[in-house]
Amino acid sequence: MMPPTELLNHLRKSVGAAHVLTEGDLSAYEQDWRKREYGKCMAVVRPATTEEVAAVVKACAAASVSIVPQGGNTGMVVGSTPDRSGTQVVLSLTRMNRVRALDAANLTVTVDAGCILQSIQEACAQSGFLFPLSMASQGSCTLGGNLGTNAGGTQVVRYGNTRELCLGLEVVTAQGDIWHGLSGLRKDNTGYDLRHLLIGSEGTLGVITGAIMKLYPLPAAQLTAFAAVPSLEAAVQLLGMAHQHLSAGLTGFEVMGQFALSLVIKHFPQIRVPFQQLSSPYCVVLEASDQESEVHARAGFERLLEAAMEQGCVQDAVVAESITQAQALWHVRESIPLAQAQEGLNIKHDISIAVSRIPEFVRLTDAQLEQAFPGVRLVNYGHLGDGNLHYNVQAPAGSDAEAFLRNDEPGVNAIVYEMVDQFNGSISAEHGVGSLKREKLAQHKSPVALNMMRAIKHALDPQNIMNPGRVLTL
Ligand code: FAD
Ligand code: 2HG
Ligand code: ZN
Repeated sequence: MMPPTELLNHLRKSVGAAHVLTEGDLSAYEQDWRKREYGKCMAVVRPATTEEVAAVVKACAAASVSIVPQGGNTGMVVGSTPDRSGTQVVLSLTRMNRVRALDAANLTVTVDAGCILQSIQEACAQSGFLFPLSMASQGSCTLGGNLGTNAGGTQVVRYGNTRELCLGLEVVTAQGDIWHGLSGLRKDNTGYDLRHLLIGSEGTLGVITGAIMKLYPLPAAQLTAFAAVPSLEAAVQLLGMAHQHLSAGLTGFEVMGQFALSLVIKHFPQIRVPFQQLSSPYCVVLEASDQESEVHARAGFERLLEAAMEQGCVQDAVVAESITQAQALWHVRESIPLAQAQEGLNIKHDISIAVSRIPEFVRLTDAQLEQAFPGVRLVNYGHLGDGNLHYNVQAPAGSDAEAFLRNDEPGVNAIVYEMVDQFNGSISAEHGVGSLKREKLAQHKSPVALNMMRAIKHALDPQNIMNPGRVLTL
């Protein structure tokens, strides 16, 4: 086995000494976004090319040193930061940030895995195409992280998760070999689909270095509405009506509970939150895209909202008159995670339930939590169009959040995840498993499925050097 100093020298030769960080403030790489864990790594290594990634992985494999792939480090489940041993290498992909090619006829874009999501969207828009993957972290998350977690976001109702947008990958395996899988084919039934194994594997099977992604024509118009609804049942009814009226034109449907909105008002008073005077229990952000014209889009949207008001599932609604207004409405929704972080440490549940059963789930689970943990504050919001709630729990007002998490997180999780099981839901809709939910996965996924997952991990990474301790207990 190679001693650490020899490995570090090898890594410096592979990527350049300036890109092997061992000293100074490495907290941006060592602490997770939610401040749930603070790790300590042997080094942060920042390769610039796929060949350099392969050289780093080969050297680490020879030294039996484990690797933590990292993009923007915005993940929610403690998956991209090192453990506390001081022996792991953080492999940061952020220097690999080139848009490699855009094929207008094939409707695809090929990018390095370290590209920031927003810069991909902007580069594609400049060429007249829509890259639809969108989320509040898009200014700092990378495509590699999006693929690693199979991220969802706010456009899934129309365009699917990251997986649905990916037509091929370039990957460095756990042995340091390069798999060139950037085919860009829409049809390819030649055996096991390795791309789909790697997507959502959270860095445990290999390092994604490049990807070829689907594009769409830019819509002629995009409209955003903000609606106050009298109940979660009404929000689900509105979603059904939106599907009926807008069909594939429905591109976003987000729900926000009153307490979640009150945190935005409290921590970002400069943000204008509509309909505060109505004290509606929930508000909804809807987005419609149209290939014809803004007039056409507006007419469809207005018909929908009028019908919804007649049926009583919307109390009041506003439709943005300009892009700036639309961005302001989205900004309300997208500020919730930041407002929640300002409020203090919290327990997150990123869950999936059949849309039709969400109101019943929330009613029953709210009641159980309020009984078991009096004063607990429920921050409930998320991607209702996809049946994905961020059913988060904040410590009672004025209490010590750290102590609440230490003492009560297991009890809170037990109630929520037991209910998720009863409703045939999933304990991770879009954020992944990381280390925060690894034990939960072992309890909530079938033993048969877990054994197949372990077999895949053993086959592709027999040394267990790729992000060990994430997703699976081996
Ligand atoms: P990281 O956090 O660096 O890594 C995430 C995981 O992917 C880790 O397991 C890591 O090892 C692995 N990984 C990273 N790069 C690679 C690679 N090149 N090859 C292999 N594995 C890799 N998520 C959603 O799904 N939907 C949302 O709407 C959403 N909104 C968010 C809003 C905010 C404000 C924040 C802070 C986060 C949000 N997230 C959301 C979570 C997070 O942004 C996403 O999971 C994102 O995809 C992570 O990208 P990243 O580059 O930051 O990855
Ligand atoms: C979102 O949809 C993100 O805003 C973050 O997935 C969710 O903070 C959360 O719980
Ligand atoms: Zn989300």
